[in-house]
Amino acid sequence: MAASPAILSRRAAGSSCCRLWCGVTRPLVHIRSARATEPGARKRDEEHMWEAASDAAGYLPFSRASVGSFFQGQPVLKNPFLEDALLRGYLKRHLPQEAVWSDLNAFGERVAKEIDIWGRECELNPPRLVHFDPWGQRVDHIVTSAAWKRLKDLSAQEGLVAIGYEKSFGEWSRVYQMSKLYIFSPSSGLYTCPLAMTDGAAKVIQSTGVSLPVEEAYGRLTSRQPERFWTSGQWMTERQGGSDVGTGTETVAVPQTDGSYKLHGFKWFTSATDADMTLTLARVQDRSGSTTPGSRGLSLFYAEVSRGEDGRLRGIEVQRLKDKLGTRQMPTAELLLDGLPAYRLSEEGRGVASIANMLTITRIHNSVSAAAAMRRVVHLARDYATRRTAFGKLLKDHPLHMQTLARMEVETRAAFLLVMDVCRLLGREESGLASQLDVHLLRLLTPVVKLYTGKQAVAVVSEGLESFGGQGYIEDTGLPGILRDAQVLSIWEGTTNVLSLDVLRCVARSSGMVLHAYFTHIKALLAGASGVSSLAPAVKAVGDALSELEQFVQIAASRSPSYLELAARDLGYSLARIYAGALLIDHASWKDASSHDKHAALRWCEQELCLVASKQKRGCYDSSTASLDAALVFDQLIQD
Ligand code: MFK
Repeated sequence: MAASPAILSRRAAGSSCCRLWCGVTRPLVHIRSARATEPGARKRDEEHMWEAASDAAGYLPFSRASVGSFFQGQPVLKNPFLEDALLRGYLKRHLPQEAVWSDLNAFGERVAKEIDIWGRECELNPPRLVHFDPWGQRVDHIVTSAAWKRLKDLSAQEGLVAIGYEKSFGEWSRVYQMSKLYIFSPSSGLYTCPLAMTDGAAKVIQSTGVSLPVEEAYGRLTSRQPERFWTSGQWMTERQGGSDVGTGTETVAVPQTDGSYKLHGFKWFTSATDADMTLTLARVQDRSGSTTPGSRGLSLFYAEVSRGEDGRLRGIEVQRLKDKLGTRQMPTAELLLDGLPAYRLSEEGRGVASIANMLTITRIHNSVSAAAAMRRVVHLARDYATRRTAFGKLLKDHPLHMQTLARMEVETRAAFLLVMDVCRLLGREESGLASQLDVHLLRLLTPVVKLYTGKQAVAVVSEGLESFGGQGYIEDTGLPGILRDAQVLSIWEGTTNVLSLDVLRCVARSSGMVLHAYFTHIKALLAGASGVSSLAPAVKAVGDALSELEQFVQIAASRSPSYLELAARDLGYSLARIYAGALLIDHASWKDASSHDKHAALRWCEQELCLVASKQKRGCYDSSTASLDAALVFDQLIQD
């Protein structure tokens, strides 16, 4: 049966007014709900508009009755700074400056009222690649949405990279910068990805020397002026893989007579490929055309992404954009480098060591985004619990539902404190105030916090979606996108296992000094809280777990490297859980701590904190386990 003209015209009027008001199309169900808004649910501007338009047209009021009278109020994003008691408590303790508070408050307001819609627009209008112009010329244009471009300007104006380099708040500048990114991240349309790499590139340039040819680039990466601001890429992953870059990098750098290089290779994952410049790894060719294999053959290069007079990218062909599970808001491309002009930033063969500074920064950004994703889903689930009724009462009045949200809250708090502590250490190192203990802690905790928060973000966000019932699974609520985007956090910038091995590597390279710093610092935190009797069970739990960990380390030190390798992931988790316990206790013992801070510390410490101790006792890392595991996976008989 054909639809009546009245219905057709109503649909058309509703859709266009939504586009007009919001910049993005909203589902028709919002519009049809105008008369039946639930008590407490606010009507939107477009609903009022629709009512006015339909009344003027003289539609019968009962013509809408067929869709029923109940419509669920949707979760509302409020100012993420004002909504986050732990963030404000942490800043009140460490960074109570008025300038920081008023900036974060104003920015939080913008995030809720303005920026969140831009982030959503990036998801709805993902980037696309235009290979050729209408006349057949190859152009390789990555077309991004207007919102994506606005987010670049906003990032400059708000100083989202600059704050870390201006150092206006001394050793706390990184905490300030990352607090801002933390409230921005879930609404940023993944713009935090180019910002992470931009920050990492600025850090690398700073450490290798801000001089020609990168002086100008450094100024642009750290600029607050939108017209001057540049973002950077980080092109490390090639077709043979992004974890073992020492083996997998095939790109060669051909020396030019003027001292520069031309790069030839294929980069398999290049994120935020619309960046203005990049840092990348390549092997310098000698006169005979040979290169040195492995990590010691890799050098670090700087290259600008620019176009020639013919409009084509200089030395780059964009092969295709990746079709990803999430992070669809930003372009990720495969690039053929075919004579890309570049400058060598590191000594020959020192590429991995030189780009390590970038890895540290992007891993910290990754952890910030992980904690932020958890906070966002808790924020929305908490709000929804005050709007959704089931079995005769609001969700907030069901103890089991509150227990679930409280567990998510405790995980989120632990992640936040872990992340902020790494930012604190980074700030101390960058302002020249770090002790040797701080430097060791920063090296150890960067991979630990990245691996732990990345994994927990997926778990907490997934749990969070469940708290919306079926609506958590519906695409245009925006909720599934949070889960899709969280999934990448445990993959890029080093997978969970690669980072677990990085933990072992830094323990070995420091001859155990990073662990010594870890034990010393936790004991100091626990000693500081020993006078708070209400925290005694938590202090005891962390103290016991720390002793177990010390015993594990002593036993493991006498075993083969394969024993430690099997224990690496559990070790990473144990280090994270014990350290988070100490931080929660420390924060809860602060003079202005709330009863919620104490409750969170006690709850956290009820779980198993030292996984490696119990698994070691069960023989999980013994030599026989590896072959049993492999046989289990491949369902094979074990050959004696
Ligand atoms: C929302 C924010 C998200 C951010 C988005 C960014 C998107 C980018 C997309 C990507 O994901 S790019 C690819 C990601 N790939 C990685 O992160 C690499 C993962 N693999 C590793 O981390 C390996 O451990 C590594 C490549 C570093 C191993 O290489 P090697 O050559 O076996 O390293 P080796 O021999 O252990 O160390 C070489 C040097 O680097 C040593 O210095 P020295 O020669 O002076 O002793 C190490 O100390 C140093 N080093 C290595 N890892 C380090 C480090 N220094 C500090 N920190 C580290 N983590």
